[in-house]
Amino acid sequence: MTEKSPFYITTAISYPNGKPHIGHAYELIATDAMARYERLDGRDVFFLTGTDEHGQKMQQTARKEGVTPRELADRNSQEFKDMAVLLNASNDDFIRTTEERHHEACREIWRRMAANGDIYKGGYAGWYSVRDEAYYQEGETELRDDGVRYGPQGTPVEWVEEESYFFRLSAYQDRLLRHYEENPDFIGPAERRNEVISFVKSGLKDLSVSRTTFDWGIQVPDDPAHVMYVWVDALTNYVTATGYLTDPDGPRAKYWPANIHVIGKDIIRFHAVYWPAFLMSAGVPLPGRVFAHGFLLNKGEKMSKSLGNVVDPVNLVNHFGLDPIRYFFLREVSFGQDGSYSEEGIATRINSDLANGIGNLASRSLSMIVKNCDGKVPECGDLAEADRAMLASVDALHGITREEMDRQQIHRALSAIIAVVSEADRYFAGEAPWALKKTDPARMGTVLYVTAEVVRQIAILLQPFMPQSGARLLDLVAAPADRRDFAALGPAGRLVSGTALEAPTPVFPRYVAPEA
Ligand code: ME8
Repeated sequence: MTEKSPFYITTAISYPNGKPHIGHAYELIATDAMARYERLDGRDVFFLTGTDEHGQKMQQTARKEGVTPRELADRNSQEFKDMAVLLNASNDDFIRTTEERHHEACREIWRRMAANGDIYKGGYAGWYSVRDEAYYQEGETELRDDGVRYGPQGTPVEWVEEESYFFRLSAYQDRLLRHYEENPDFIGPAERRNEVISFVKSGLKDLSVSRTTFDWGIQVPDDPAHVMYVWVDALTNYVTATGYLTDPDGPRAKYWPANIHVIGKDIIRFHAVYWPAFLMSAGVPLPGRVFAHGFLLNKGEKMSKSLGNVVDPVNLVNHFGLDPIRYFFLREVSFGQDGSYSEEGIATRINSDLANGIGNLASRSLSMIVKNCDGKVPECGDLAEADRAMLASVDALHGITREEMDRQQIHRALSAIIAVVSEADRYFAGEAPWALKKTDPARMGTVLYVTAEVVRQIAILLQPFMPQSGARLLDLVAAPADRRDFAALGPAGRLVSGTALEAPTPVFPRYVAPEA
């Protein structure tokens, strides 16, 4: 056996200044699907998510709510943990930036950047968005009619003037551009890559990396009047969890550098500019890829508390069921682009692809086996051209989905799977096994065998996206527990004739909207 190669994947760590919303759920579901795909494909996966608990935004929200930042973080971090359980996320760890292991890693990365001569003391005077926890150049801001100045993400900015440490970001401009050039896959999708390259080409200024006007953060080594800029602290979480800096001989150090950071498009600059510069400075290898997904819009509109259209993932899951919701977001939204959702859209997808699609195919074919073949997987007789073509299509799916997942095209991987379900529907209808029952029972057996084999492979491949439903479909074809990963795909794992099957129960019920 060859050693499994490590694969490290992360989500952004969320601000626990409120409860998680559907955007957070979306990112976690998508990253989970990628992590599960790699695990099933034989990789040694480490999947990390967590919460980003320091900074001015947390401190301000806590003050408004009359609690300490620590209390706010404890309360909402638990909500994020609960959401991960609700969504059946397979994360191997959940990091909180208030943990001691993280403070230790941040001090270490700071010391290394300082030792490399990249940190100096100065004074910052400029614009800051607390909501984005971001510094902006005056030219990136705009004074609107309401008398408020806004940053490029549409959040208000305030003038900040204080003593601060700086990171020599300007010194990394050329090295960053060279890195993007030499590693064309470092940033995805292409729109984001272009955006980052033009931002860096427009000129990088040194970055203020500490704050002195509040104290909710990680103290700068040897200068306790300063806390680290929250993004220095936040980005470091990805290394912290591996122990690469603090426990280099530990069991997780092998996972660094991360294969991929999955984030939303609003935080690409931090991940694709600041983060690689910090790592270069600290002499730490860079992650392989930063992939930015789009934003979720409610019926085409941005979600906001003032519009009252913020959807609680818990309600959505309770209403539609977990796997249908996972499927909907992963199939409906082109990963990397913005996506819109609505109750009607979710219902339509669930019914067409799941209930009428794979669910129907499985129940029709398997119940015929149970009724007409003694409840056992029938013999597979000589294959006709149509059978061969059907099996070839399903056998090709591993390769096709593998390619799509390598480019984070989750929606395309799913659409390839569903296309084979449709093909199997046509095959089944065309071969009409019910009509063969009297005329040619052996041929009927072969058609049912081929259809059940399609169901088996589809079920294996659906597991990353719909873990519980994939497993239930595999139960229906009596797939042994150790033949459920991708090694069991293709001809090597074919259904064994004579295996006893139970009468199928529906895996994907039709969604019927409750009466108004
Ligand atoms: O940015 N649709 O935290 P966060 C899709 N703490 N994704 C969305 C979204 C939406 N409507 N709204 C937010 C932070 N997201 C930092 C990250 S990482 C070292 C620090 C995504 O709670 C967003 O793009 O504001 C980000 O990837 C994640 O949710 C957490 O956002």
